[in-house]
Amino acid sequence: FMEKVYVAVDIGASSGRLILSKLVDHKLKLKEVHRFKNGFANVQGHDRWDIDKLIAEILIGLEKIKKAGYNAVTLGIDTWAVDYVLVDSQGKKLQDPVSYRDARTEGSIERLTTDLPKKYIYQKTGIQFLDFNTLYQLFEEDKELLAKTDKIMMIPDYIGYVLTGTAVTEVTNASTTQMLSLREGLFDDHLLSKVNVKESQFPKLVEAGTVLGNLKEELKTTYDLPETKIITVATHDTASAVVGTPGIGQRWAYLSSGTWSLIGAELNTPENGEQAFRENYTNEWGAYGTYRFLKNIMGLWIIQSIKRELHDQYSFVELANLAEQEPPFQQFIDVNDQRFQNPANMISEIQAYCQETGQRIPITPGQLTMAVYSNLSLYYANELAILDTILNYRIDSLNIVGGGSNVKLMNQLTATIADVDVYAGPSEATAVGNIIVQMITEGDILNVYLARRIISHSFEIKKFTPEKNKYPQILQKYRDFLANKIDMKG
Ligand code: LFR
Repeated sequence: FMEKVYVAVDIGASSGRLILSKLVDHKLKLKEVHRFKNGFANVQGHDRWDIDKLIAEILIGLEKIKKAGYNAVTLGIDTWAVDYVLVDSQGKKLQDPVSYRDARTEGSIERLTTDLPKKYIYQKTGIQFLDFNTLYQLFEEDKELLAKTDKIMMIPDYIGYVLTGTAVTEVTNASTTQMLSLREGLFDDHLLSKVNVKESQFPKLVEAGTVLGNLKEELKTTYDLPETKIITVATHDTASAVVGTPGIGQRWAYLSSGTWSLIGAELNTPENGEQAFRENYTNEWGAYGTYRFLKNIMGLWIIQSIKRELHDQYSFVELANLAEQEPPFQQFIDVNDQRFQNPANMISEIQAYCQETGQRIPITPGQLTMAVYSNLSLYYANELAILDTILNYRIDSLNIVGGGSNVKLMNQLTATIADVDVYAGPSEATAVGNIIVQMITEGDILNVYLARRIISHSFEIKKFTPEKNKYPQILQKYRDFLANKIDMKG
């Protein structure tokens, strides 16, 4: 009898980890075996990821797993989306990948859409307009470099390629390029030609849940590694997080709360009509033919940045404790304002925003944290109402997963303002979804529906119910605030 062991490699913008998992008595057990920092740094004029280091960390994590006595595992990789590696005909990367937060795509949407209407792109792809989508990054890409490029690989696909020698383009992540056609399910020629790339530059498209291959033998000369079979999971971290959501409630929505807050619903058919276009909702592809109808909200990035600027003097838990001592809603902030995407200093940016809008300026760590948490909650509640109108039904529960699901303060505020039941957890939903797709591929779990029942039983999921009339009119006031801002811009 061989115990089956699954490993999720989950790399986000600020950290990466290897999580080991087993099914024990029909319950998922998780154990973090390795954690490392991630971040971008300015190299050769651009903010770039250190991709070689990330790959080395994966191998170090695998060595630890071997040392712990596991000689054979399967492994899946997920990371953030949209970014890519340019690879030459020898299979070598041409440069370190540029981060989506790099300033090169400022104003790119406008430049690219002068002769190609936004509406046209949206009808084709159903993808929200974010200036960092691969489409705009390629539009700004160095043309000489592109000419030398044999293959364009998305980050997790590139990592899989270095580990196995086999290259694919996994669709959940590929959909975030804003270059896949909803109708054909393939890259759209017209959009590709707009940014001077050819379909043949992308490795072949595959669904989440296909076997990629085994670790390259040569890696074992440098590292002491277990037998490792790599499975292409839902390689976009958000797609894995949605698979890893318990899905509690009749008409549930999810909020994947990490560096970004991704709020939305799982759909079986895309929704790319007029209203979805106007509200800039996306139809990113999910595992098993689903669509992730969602919106990006700036999310914990704001808090991660504040924490860093306070020299990591306080942990997230400490910051939340300090915030709890402050009253909520002391100022309104449009947390999705572009200015918070990559400011030189987040704290001053928030303070300047409050100053310019004539509001109370948060000063202490507790005030700053409360300002961000209460405005994130407002933003979530507002989006849930928008989702209701687009989908034409009332969402009755919100499943919050990811690191942010640990913030009780925000869970409760969101339940109350949005007037929905909030179910919080698992906080490692991304790793869970990564592992679930491996288990389904290996035939250990039948499908996602059953997987979600297993998830509900395996983790402690906390329920938060709305407190009636606690903050009367607050959401309406916030909406008025957001609307006025739009008016001010003309
Ligand atoms: C979350 C995420 C979002 C994506 C953003 C950029 O980690 O993957 O889904 O929009 O990062 O890739």
